[in-house]
Amino acid sequence: MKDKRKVDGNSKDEQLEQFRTEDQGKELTTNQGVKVSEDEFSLKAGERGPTLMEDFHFREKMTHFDHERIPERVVHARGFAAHGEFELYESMKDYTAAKFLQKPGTKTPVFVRFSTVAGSKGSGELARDVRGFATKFYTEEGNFDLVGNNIPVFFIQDAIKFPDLIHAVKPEPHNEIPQAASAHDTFWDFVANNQETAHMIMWHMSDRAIPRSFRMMEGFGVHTFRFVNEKGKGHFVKFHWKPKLGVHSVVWDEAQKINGKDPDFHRGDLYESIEKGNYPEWEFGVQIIDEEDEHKFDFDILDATKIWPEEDVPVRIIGKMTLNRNVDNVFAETEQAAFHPGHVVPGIDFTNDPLLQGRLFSYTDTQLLRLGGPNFHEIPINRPVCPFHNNQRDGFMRQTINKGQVSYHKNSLWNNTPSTVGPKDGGYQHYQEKVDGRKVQARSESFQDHFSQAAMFYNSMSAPEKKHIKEAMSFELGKCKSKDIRQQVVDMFSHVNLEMAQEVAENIGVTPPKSGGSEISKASPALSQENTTKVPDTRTTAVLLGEGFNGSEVKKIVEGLEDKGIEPVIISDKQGKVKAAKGKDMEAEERFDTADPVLFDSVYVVAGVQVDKKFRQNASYYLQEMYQHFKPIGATHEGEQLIKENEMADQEGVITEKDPDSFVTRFVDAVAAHRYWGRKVD
Ligand code: HDD
Repeated sequence: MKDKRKVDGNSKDEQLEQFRTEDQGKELTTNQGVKVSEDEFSLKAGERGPTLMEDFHFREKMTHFDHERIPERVVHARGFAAHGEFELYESMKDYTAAKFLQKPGTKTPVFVRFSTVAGSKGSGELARDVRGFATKFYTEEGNFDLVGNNIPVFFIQDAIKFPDLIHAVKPEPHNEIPQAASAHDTFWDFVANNQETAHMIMWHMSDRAIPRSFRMMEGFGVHTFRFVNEKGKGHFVKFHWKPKLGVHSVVWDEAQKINGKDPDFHRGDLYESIEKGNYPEWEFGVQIIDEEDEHKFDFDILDATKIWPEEDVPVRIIGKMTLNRNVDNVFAETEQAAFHPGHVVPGIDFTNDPLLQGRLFSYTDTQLLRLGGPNFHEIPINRPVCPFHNNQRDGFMRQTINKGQVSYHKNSLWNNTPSTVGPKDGGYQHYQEKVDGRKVQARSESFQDHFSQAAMFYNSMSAPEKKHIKEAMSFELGKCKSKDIRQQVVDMFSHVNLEMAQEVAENIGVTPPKSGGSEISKASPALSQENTTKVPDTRTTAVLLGEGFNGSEVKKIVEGLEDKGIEPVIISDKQGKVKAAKGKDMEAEERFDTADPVLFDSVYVVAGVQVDKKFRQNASYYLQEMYQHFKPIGATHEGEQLIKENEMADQEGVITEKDPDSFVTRFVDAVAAHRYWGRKVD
């Protein structure tokens, strides 16, 4: 058998290959391998008689079907995953003994699952919510799971409060409303009564909670972990994923509409990108703090409601992750994947962050229920790529056939094997941190400042981002029936920013707080999406094309956009051929009603000399929606007339051009810019 420790090609892929099966072209059998002759009619006593129990194929087929569902994840139920690889740029040898972080160029297979938190498995993907960003590294020393989010802080500081937080955000128990939404009384009641949520709420109300794509989100390990090097020296570390495409979001009105038009928008986007070979990439960064500096900050570095501002502790980019393969089967791989922040490898250890400590219990516990027993590590997606041997035995669905007499330690029959291994030979050794304290149920004084970083976050936002936060809060609180809760929340957030709290209060019909405000003037420019990478790659354009268009020029433009990485989709009133006035006809992939403006990043309207009133109405709807959502708009030929009719000609991000080449140049820049916030909208 091949040594699975070798990471050539992709060792996880090779391992999974043993479990894949092809059914196409095969004969139908029962699970016992018996060929089946009839799969349409159950066995009956006479053509019109009762079904007979002895029809074993019927019984097996039905029983399997009846048992096809497993409990959904209690949080992060709605998710989507892909395979890929991680490549190291820079050795972390000085900081960690982790083998996959030693030699530049080392490649490690990964499996990444993105998710929303609150909604059920079938909920819309554009909920205003945190996104899970869980990565399983299949290293040669075992699995390392980085079970993070797209927001670098968390709602609570101690894991004991997690069930309360989740009970509050999930649909309310008496009527199971609302689905996949935090805009309801119990969530905001929890917020007002648990003020450690303040910082996370600022992120949750920001554009980060409505990402444009999984491919355009940052990821964070959130907790402070520990790197431990070969000599046993420790450093505090935080982990970051930085998307090559930048961090981008949609607007709230758009998000809500996408949920209706295409509730699979995010998974579709990831799936299609990978299928097309546009492999999403993230760079991997670490922030490192020396142990000696643990107490040098004006916050506690073990508090998961705090970030380490990048300007103070730079993010060192040490590698890159590429997602390059979709799963073969969503249930077998994505649904059965079991992530766990306690899955670490030698050289990576925990800290005393009380949120992290509690997570270490919860994740195994939940898999026992969800995946039905203690053998979930044997499910192909969860197996490490290195061998594993121990004395754990039996249990539901055990697959490994452990040979021999011995299943205990210590023993003499097998010379004490499987044997323990010292740290020099790769045995995991827990970091020998000195701990001294009384057993208390309390929280450190150093965890008590809940508002400074919340204020810093708000200070770091651009004007449009601040506006979105106020709108989001007004929306969410506006959905709370209890006026008392609305009041409590604005009073609480007056400690973050008085003007913000007052404006929200005005919107939601409660008394604007008179005092409050924050003395914090610090800002962290890295937090604003205004400062992110802006490129046109993989952005979509709805091309509105009607009969009688200029075939040669439009073809040139469409190809010009494709050359720059943009993905144009031709839309017309009918699918199929659209006749050109001169040059070649083109094919419409979508009709106005099968597509929708909210599903595209930009619009390019061409129209044509023969378009009718209905076409103009549809095109105007597309233009208006795009305009209201601040998206780039382009027009050439007869399309320019539609821009005039819609009174958009002088607005920013609206490109009209006679010359095809300069149209392409200007429109590509506009698409890269993502949104035009300066537009006047109603
Ligand atoms: Fe959690 C799932 C991320 C706190 C308990 N969590 C889960 C997933 C992600 C996170 C991404 C989905 C994994 C997947 O795709 O299968 N969770 C976080 C982050 C946290 C966090 C970044 C704070 C920093 N979680 C947290 C706490 C607890 C849990 C404090 C409980 C004490 N989380 C769970 C869970 C889940 C889970 C109940 C549900 C399904 C699962 O574990 O496998 O155990």
